[in-house]
Amino acid sequence: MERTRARIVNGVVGIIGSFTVFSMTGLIVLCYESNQSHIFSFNSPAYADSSNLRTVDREVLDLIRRRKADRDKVKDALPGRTYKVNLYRDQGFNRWNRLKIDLDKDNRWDEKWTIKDNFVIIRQVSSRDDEVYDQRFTLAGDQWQRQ
Ligand SMILES: [Ca+2]
Repeated sequence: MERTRARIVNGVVGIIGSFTVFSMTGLIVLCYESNQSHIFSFNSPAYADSSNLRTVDREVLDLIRRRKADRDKVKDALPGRTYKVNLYRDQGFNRWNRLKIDLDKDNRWDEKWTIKDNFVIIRQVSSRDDEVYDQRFTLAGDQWQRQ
């Protein structure tokens, strides 16, 4: 009788244990879907595999379309965000021609974008947040295409 009870208790603990793991997995997946920059702090290379536009992408794209390039550099061009964006207008350009994004504000750039003519955008990603840009994408419609 005691042995049976112990087995049942162990079984229940096992089920609860499994459920917790499952819930935690769900939570991570939920984080991934709702706030992709959050998962990036785990240095997940999978993050950079995402081809869909993130909130940060949409905000940055809107920014560079909307904001007039009236100076050579704008630091923290989208203040109050969880990420930091610097815009650059290099010599010979009358528009923003590149930008950098620090997704987790740890003072290491996670991404650098080059904005070419006709709004062709090349996005280079440091998947380990070490400023080594090991991944490269171009914008095609509202998707990032890996190069
Ligand atoms: Ca960073």
